[in-house]
Amino acid sequence: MRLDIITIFPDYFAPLGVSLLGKARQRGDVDVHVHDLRGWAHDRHRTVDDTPYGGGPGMVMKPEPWGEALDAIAPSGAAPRLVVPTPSGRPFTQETAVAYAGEPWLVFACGRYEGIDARVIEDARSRMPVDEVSIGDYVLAGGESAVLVIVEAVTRLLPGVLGNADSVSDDSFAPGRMAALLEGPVYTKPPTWRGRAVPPVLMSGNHGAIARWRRDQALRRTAATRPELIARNTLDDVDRRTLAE
Ligand code: 6GU
Repeated sequence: MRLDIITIFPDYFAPLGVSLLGKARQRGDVDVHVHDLRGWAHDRHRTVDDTPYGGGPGMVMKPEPWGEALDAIAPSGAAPRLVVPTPSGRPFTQETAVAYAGEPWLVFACGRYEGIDARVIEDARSRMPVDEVSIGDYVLAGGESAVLVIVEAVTRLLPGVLGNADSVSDDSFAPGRMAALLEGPVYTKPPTWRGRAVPPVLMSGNHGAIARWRRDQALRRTAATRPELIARNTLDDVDRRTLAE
């Protein structure tokens, strides 16, 4: 998978060199290119922003550097998916992450200030698929931290990146039986710590009982912290009894 990131703060992406993704890059499983938008600004101050038409606070990113950057990174004929992080976008979810993990090439356009001149996105849509996505209902100062979030959510799904393919399918929000349930508590050694014992069922060796206990914990945690998610699950009689307790 190839990832291009266009930003006025290339240093923001230093974390992409460490941990699982850093190793995936060393192996050549992921090819990441970070570009400084100011490289496509041509005045002495390398200006990338200007005042908004119609007035109002803040600054808007000028279209010309963005147009040139996108032309250079995705020349005509090449059609990556362009991902534009913005609080006005569609919610980025685990489903989006799974879809992006199946794409060969993603380009991320990080806006700062009040956003990017809208014509840049319109123009890009004439030659490549474009998604405006939001990572949640709050406002960030720029798209950079959202791109770090999206890249981590996507690349950990790539074959070989996580190391343990099973831990992906058990995730909270993973498609399947755990579709919209939050994962319950986890434990490791020692069996008793500060007087607190690990739930005995986890040490019983009874895999059926363990799976049932984990599902019950997930159901209870979801009902307590994200009750709106319960309706998205297919519940059987045992599930309903757990939730009624
Ligand atoms: Cl994706 N970008 C920005 N700038 N702010 C956000 C966001 C994205 N998602 C939530 N807030």
